[in-house]
Amino acid sequence: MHALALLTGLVGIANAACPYMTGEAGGNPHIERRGDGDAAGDTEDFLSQFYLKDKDVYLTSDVGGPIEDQNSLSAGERGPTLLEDFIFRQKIQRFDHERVPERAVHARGAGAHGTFTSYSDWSNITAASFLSAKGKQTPMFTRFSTVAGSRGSADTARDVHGFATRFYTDEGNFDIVGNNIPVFFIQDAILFPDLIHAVKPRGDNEIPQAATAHDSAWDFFSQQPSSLHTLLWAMAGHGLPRSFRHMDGFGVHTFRLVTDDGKTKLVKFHWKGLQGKASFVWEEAQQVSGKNADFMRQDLFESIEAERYPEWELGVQIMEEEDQLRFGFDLFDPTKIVPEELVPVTKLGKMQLNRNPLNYFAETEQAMFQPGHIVRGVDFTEDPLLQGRLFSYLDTQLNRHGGPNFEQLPINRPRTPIHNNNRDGAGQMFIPLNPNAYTPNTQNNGSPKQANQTVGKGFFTAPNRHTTGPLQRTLSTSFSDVWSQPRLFWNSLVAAEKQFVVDAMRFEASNVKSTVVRENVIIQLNRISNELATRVAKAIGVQPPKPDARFYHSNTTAHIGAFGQKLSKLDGLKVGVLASVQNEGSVAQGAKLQKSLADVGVDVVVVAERMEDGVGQTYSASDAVQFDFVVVADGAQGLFEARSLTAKPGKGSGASTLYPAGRPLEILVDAFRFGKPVGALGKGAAALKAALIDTDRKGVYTAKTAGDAFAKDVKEGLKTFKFLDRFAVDE
Ligand code: HDD
Repeated sequence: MHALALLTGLVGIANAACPYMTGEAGGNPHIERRGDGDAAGDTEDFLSQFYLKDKDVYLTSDVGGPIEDQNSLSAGERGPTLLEDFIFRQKIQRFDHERVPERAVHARGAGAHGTFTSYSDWSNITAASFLSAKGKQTPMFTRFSTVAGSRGSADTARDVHGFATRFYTDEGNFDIVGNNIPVFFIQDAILFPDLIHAVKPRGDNEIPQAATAHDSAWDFFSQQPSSLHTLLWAMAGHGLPRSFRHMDGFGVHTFRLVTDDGKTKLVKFHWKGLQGKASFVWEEAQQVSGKNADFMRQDLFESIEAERYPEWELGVQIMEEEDQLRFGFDLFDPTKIVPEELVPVTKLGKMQLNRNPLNYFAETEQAMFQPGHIVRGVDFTEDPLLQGRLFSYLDTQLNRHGGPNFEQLPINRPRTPIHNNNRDGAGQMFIPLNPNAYTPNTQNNGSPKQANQTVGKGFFTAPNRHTTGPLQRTLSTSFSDVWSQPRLFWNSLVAAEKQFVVDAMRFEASNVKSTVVRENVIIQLNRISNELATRVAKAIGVQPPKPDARFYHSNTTAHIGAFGQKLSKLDGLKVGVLASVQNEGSVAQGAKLQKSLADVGVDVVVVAERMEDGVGQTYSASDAVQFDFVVVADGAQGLFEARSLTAKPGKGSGASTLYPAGRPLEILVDAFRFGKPVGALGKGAAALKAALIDTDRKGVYTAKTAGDAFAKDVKEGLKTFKFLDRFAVDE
């Protein structure tokens, strides 16, 4: 059994439970599948047939023989290593080849398994089988990501965020490879290399990492105004989500849904989070990047481990073929949203992410999504960005995997049997038994047979799609207005989020060294809004422009910003109780508060000078960015005196050598200035005073004890999440 353990991946496909094998070939009784003797077939989880548990077994080489591998084989006690040492060679060789090319974009990310449940039978709009019945469940894998940073970059870079979802449907895999922003920078895929070269680090010194605050990015944005709409979303809260759980997702392009009898609807896909939307502010995000580069992946992982499963509803805006140009823009232009006032979102079902990957590389890193993975009942549109993506994702997987058999990797395999005449290539995992790999054939009874709209439940291209026209290299004139929608977005933001956009642009553009680029930025911003352009211009040394009224309108749309809406769930949010071990009873307030917050899934972490019973972490390892709400415990106020920042550590000074000077006060002040709810219990209120925080400000809560009344305040504060009056807005 031990010798076979490493072969699990291969032999798994020959088991009776495996859907890839049909007929008598399945279920080879001579092959044991798992290292620990568990029957993989016991679990419904498809991937478990590939698990290697390595429990109570001897180490083996890759070809199965038991070995020891802690010393290399040498000629004599002090002699050189021998070439014949296959154990050494194999171990080092495998190590040397551990990495595959990281994703060209979206390299940094985290994934989770989940389930999709359909709300109804949607056969009136699509033949897609996963939407064919109320309550029908489909396994899923979802990967969230940032775009520009490399695989080791910080999670909280300001960026568009990837939202790639895969449905392992009973008619094959369907991927919606979307983002947390509903529009894209460019309209034609041929510009993608230009966009990415501009936002990625410079070619000479590879600076800056995971950031767009540099000349080339803003040079591109200001020369390619189709990017303005997405840019505005990225500069607003959407570029800095509080976690993957707190962002929505969008399919971006318009797709087609097709019914069994070939009728089509145009749709935009939406993933609406049931947690609610929440975002960081820039100062906070920058701190998180330095203090915990894994913030987002940790949040997702820990929430799922704690069984606080994040959920999103899949919705569609449903439109008719005749609507293609009806709204004053082209539905095939990916830089446009369809305002929900024009077409509301119909909720089709719900995704719950409820299981963490067990191996990051095998599952998350090897997940290879493609917009081209569609199923019967879904079809593409003529959107030139989508059309180009259909090539790029397939191509990039060849590069990452090194061969064409990447769909056979466990995480990429469909849950349906594979039957075709594709053969060979690096890493072929099947043993095809049909020697007549061609169609038409008589030698294999014509199998595999052709499936189409009428037989075999085959994929079919929407029958009413048609196109004509001369060959041309031009952008459609219906794509030319690229300023109205950025203005719609700007008009629709609350004042504080407008200020965040201005601040973000001031930050980014002030890092741009070229005066010409900075001037171009202002020219473009002025086509969106003179107010925006003027506010940014003032800070980056460019003459404020005169209004260009040709471009302006006063339309707005609802719920477009990332700030200003209450959270619907508090799951996994963290309250920091700042306590002191010097004062008995202050630590215990954390446990009391935890009790009254358990029903809403909020975690309370007690912070004190050193670890002891009831203390979750020390001040030396704590910062405001770790908490969504900060409370000073009764009895801890001595640590918060203003002089603790500069005084010499010693009795009565409030300073300590156990943590950086003034850390408790810094946590409280930072929490307040990052817009978080803060509070104090009993005499702890003195800390608020020391931090110059007025108790009559919104989101500042005081109480005698951590009783139910205080817990209610904490819940309310967390729901608001960010108190926007903390952020001054330009006069
Ligand atoms: Fe892309 C990855 C989303 C345009 C080429 N893209 C990638 C991922 C997401 C998106 C979420 C990561 C998937 C994962 O988690 O593995 N991309 C988008 C969206 C776009 C978009 C929403 C516009 C609507 N992408 C786009 C264009 C091209 C690419 C126009 C090329 C012409 N994208 C790629 C890629 C990547 C990728 C280079 C890198 C890794 C991968 O595909 O699998 O092929």
